[in-house]
Amino acid sequence: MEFSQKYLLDSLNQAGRSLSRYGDRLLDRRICVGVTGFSGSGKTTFITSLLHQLQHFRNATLPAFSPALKGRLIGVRRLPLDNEDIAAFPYDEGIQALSSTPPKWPRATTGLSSSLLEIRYRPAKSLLSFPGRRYHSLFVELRDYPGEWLLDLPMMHSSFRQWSLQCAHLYDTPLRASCLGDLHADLQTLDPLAILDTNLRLQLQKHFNRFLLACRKAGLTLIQPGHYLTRQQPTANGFFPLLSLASYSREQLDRAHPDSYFKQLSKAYDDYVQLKVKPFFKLHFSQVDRQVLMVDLLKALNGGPACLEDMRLALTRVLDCMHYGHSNLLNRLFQPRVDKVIVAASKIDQVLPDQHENIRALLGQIVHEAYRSATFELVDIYCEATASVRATRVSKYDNRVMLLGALQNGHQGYMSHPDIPDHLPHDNEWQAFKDWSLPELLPPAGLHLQRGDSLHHIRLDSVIRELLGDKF
Ligand SMILES: Nc1nc2c(ncn2[C@@H]2O[C@H](COP(=O)(O)OP(=O)(O)OP(=O)(O)O)[C@@H](O)[C@H]2O)c(=O)[nH]1
Ligand SMILES: [Mg+2]
Repeated sequence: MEFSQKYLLDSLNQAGRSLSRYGDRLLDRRICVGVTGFSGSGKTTFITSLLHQLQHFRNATLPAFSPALKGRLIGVRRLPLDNEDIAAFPYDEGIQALSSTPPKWPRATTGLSSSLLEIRYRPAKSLLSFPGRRYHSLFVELRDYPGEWLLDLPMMHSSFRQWSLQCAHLYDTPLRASCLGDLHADLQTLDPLAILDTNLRLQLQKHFNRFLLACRKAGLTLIQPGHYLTRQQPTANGFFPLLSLASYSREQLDRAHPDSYFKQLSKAYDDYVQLKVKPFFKLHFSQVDRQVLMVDLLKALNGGPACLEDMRLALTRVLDCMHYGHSNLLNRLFQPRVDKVIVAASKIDQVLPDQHENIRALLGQIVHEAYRSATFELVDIYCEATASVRATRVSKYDNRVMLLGALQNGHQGYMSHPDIPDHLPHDNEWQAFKDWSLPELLPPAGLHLQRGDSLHHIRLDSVIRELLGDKF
């Protein structure tokens, strides 16, 4: 086929797919769910489990999701993606990992991906139902991405100078200062107006990337730039903050030599925002109607007051730059907006069931504060405490109620934990968390998910209800 003919056909196909996508959106039959959260918060496991629960709804435990409970679901199937810019979500790979011996968790995410589901259901009797139509379809797209990238979003709204000033403030906290080591003084004494030395820049860049990894190891959340965590080698034209900028006026910096540290690093920062952050925001967030925000609250609590505080700050910064507002028919088509956010504390199978409600209350308090400082229009928010895959069960040891789960060495282990407060812990309450170890568990063994075995979860059905319930 002639190149121009093939190009025309491809373009027509693409346009057709876009039109049908927009048509479905206009008819309220299509919804795009962005699954958001910091690195390792449980996004990929959540999507894998949710896709499995819905496709195998007959075996799944979904009492809070009324279309499943009332027998209105007819069938659920995955469809090929109709968006060529985004890779397919590795669902089969995740299911294979969870069903393997020994079982494994889905792999950490390295790029954007998406999955499309068609849910066929019997319409509730209403005047709007088309006569003669036996079923309706709801198309649900779920989007995933590497969590590290989320914290790059606030960088879109800051210049290099503003970002460096924020970093100078942030790096003064003891935990970050200990991760920085000598680099703290090096970045404080580096003259921003001096002509850039390429070797020194590369050396500082290497130290800076090591610092970012050390922050992650220390359990901190607010780590920028996030793409640097997923990249192996520091590049010669990367950037790092200059920590002495508060001593220079804006005019002094504007007049700096084009080859100065300030001007060269500013350029690298602007390039990063243009080439990495904005395209990610556009691809992942621009078409999202609803958002699930996964929060690993237990990990932050386990890390201590500095880690919890850092997570709260990160959450506020990210929520600040999301575009929320009510989605009406017209702006859904032309400028889709998030009209509902479900904030889910993840992995709560790591604590006893009588603590779950407290986790939910604590999450509510954190989210409430983050939203108070974030600028947002009316948006529905719902908090839930969840586990996408329940990896523990309640058992008795020495007459004590404990949790039993498979540790990384494959052996079953009993676990206990301090009481989880339903509020941000006070200074004296932190004492109880000092000796708490939170081991990484293996997923439950012996599952044949390809055959439709049920995958135990905690309150994923409530999340599904909040996410999709009003569309049926
Ligand atoms: N116990 C338990 N652990 C979980 C659960 N979900 C996730 N995990 C653990 O958390 C780790 C990270 O989960 P992912 O789903 O990969 O997290 P993510 O947010 O997609 O991470 P990135 O892709 O790196 O941003 C897993 O490897 C598991 O160790 C859960 O429901 N229960
Ligand atoms: Mg992931």
